[in-house]
Amino acid sequence: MTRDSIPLLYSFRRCPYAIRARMAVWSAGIPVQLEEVALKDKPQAMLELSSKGTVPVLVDGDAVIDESLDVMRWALKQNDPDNWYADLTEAELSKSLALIAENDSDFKHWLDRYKYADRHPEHSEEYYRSQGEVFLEKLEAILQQRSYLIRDEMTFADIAIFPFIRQFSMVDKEWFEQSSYPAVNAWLASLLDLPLFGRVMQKHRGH
Ligand SMILES: N[C@@H](CCC(=O)N[C@@H](CS)C(=O)NCC(=O)O)C(=O)O
Repeated sequence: MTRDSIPLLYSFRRCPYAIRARMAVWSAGIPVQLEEVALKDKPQAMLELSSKGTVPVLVDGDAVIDESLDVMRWALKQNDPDNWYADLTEAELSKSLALIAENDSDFKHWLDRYKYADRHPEHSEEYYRSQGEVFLEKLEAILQQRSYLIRDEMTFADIAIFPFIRQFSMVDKEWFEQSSYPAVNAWLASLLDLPLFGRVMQKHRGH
């Protein structure tokens, strides 16, 4: 497909879904025009392209991609310089997708309640945290065995999941750092240290 113009990426800086998408797009080195969206006042043009009203949304010619994992795949299929995706075996890929699915469903559910426990007074903050810990325990067990979730090197699943663990860690940093998840802490620190992460979090865009 020929490209008439630079793809457009609707994004929100702190959104974990948008972060995972930007990580993949930036890693692939694909230039995009980045549009930072105010979630309370989404651009009409974006809503017309995707009625879901969520970010990220990537527009490439006639194609509209409005799921973050699909944006990652779109980018990494074009260029995958760090082998995050292209050479995963089928078993590695299905393991990745299962972990990401658990992250995006159960863990995200409890993360939102832990972050905003005051808006969910039926349970305490500690209760929501302990529900989220089910996933942390699983990650800890994996990361006690190897440096990253699927291999000893970083892959797709690490990039897709860490922005959510980052949010969880930020609710109560002190608790997280002294928790019984040292391997998760080390893993998260190594991802947060990536220059690429710094770049996708810049207030003003630059590859
Ligand atoms: N399944 C979607 C979820 C994206 C999503 O929920 N993004 C949030 C921001 S982090 C959003 O746009 N929410 C709509 C809103 O807050 O109005 C994806 O993976 O792209």
